[in-house]
Amino acid sequence: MQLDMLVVGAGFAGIYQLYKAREAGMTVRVLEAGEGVGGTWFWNRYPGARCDVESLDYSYSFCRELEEEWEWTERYATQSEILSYINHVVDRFDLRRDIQLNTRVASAHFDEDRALWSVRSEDGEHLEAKFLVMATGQLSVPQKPDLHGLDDFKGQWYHSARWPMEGVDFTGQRVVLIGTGSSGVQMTPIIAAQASQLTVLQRTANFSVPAHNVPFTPESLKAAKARYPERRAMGREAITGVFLNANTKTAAEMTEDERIAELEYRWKGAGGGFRMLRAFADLMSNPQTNHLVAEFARNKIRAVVKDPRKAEILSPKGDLPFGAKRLCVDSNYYDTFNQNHVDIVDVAIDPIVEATPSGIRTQTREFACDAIVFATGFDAMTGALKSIDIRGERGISLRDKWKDGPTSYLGISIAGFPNLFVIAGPGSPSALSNVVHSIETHVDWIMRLLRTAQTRQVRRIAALQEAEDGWVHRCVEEANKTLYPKAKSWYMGSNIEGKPRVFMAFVSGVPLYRALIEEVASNNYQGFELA
Ligand code: FAD
Ligand code: N01
Repeated sequence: MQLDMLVVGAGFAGIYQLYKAREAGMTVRVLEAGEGVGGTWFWNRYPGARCDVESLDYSYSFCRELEEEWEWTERYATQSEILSYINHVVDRFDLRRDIQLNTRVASAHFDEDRALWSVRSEDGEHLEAKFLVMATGQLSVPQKPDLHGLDDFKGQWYHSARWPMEGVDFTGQRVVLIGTGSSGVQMTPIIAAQASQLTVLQRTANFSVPAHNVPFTPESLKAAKARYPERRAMGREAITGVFLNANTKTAAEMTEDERIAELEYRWKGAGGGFRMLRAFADLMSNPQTNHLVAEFARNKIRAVVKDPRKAEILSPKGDLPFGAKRLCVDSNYYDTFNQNHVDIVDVAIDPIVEATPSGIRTQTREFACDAIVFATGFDAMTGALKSIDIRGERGISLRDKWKDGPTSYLGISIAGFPNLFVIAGPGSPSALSNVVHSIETHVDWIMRLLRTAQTRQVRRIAALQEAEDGWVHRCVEEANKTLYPKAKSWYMGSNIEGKPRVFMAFVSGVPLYRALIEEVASNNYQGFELA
């Protein structure tokens, strides 16, 4: 079958891409590996899963009526509510008929003579399309540690991103949880409430800030919706694509009292969450300012966690800049460790050795348990793309091209891979932003390019190698002005053994990024060859 466009992935990105391409009169099909739509929100069903960008922002902005009719029940919606929202969007815009579920794409090869992408699923189905859009997600390939002995473990084990549909009841069980990123931090309080014993194995302490999640009342939701267009407009102009009331002053421009007041205001009031990251204009570029905020956060941990041993383990070390690993946003995470049946173990100093039939063994101890929970994250940004055999011009393979790290032009197009576009992938603000906002920006931009191509009867849209080199250089330069590369994070590929260490996002914010891609469009798609 030959189509105008094939889209891989039915998360926020693939769904919006389908909507826009169909609106433009194209024939489109979305191929999705999962049994349902929703991407991240289909797969990550672990207890406590919810967004950390407020739902009023972490949602589509393309349809005013949709914004008006959908009723979020909490500031930060749960996984199931977000999944219901996505399903509502799919039905409301009659998108389901073009989404093919249970179909994992195994290969995509570019046929140069016919300027077509030839795509095969793992089941051998073959489809062709003029344009291929990879909406495969930044965080869609889970990482299970290669744990010796896991097959012999007599209990059950789970991964946060492959949680059973029917849920898991840990009542009365001894649970070992591995990983203290956002997933581990969200599930700790919920599992602790059920389990008879919860032992959290932590390799690196990350910073976590209080969410101050609250339910909407009919009045508060109505008031928020009354200001929706203004809210979206402010989000567009904010560095992360969401308005966080950024302080425009550097720490040095404030007195000691003003600095403390600013931090307290962001920690306690003002909605909490990512607002902490906007406490000072130089927070992510000036080590002194960053240290000030890190120390403030460590003091908060020490104030909440009563046992000094636990508090020490939970406090991030001095070599981790605040916010350089994705900040966690929690509800009662630190307080959970005040319960006697909840413990934290530093596996950086006492490394995990193996799973045994009855639990987990570290170098010096054994933790008997009924269940092991992996909250060990993802092969982020590149994992999904590299797991497909993608071949461009002259048979060049994306896996080979990206062996030293991902490269792209504008984070959208890859030299050597004509007519292929990536949504919210490496080289774009992507994971450093409100991802739904970034997705809409990308899809809208791609559709404008395709309309131009159609008008000019262009069959082949290809990023030029020199344009890609320039973009990669710019991304590295921008990242090096910040503290982000100082952390061992999934942004850097440091969480996967053997993965190249490259900062994978465009760090300088959504407004600048949008201005740069707009400039390219208005300069007759400079850096692209439209043939
Ligand atoms: P995804 O939602 O990851 O969808 C990609 C889809 O592609 C998946 O369904 C996958 O099955 C499919 N796919 C991949 N490879 C193939 C293949 N070979 N063949 C067929 N199908 C394939 N971001 C925020 O901005 N704010 C948040 O609050 C936030 N919370 C998050 C919470 C969790 C638990 C996680 C894991 C991530 C969160 N993120 C958040 C990031 C989140 O991934 C994005 O916001 C967004 O959901 C990504 O949408 P997407 O469509 O690009 O990718
Ligand atoms: O994964 P992570 P995540 N032995 O990579 C540890 C989004 N998200 O699923 O830091 C022992 O952050 C690893 O240790 P270390 C969000 O963008 C958002 O939690 O590598 N430990 C780390 O502690 C987030 O950033 C929400 O030393 C091992 C943890 O596992 C991204 O998804 C919720 C190990 C992994 O943390 C990923 O989050 C959830 C090993 N072998 C996710 N391997 C929201 O709140 C790994 N670890 C919206």
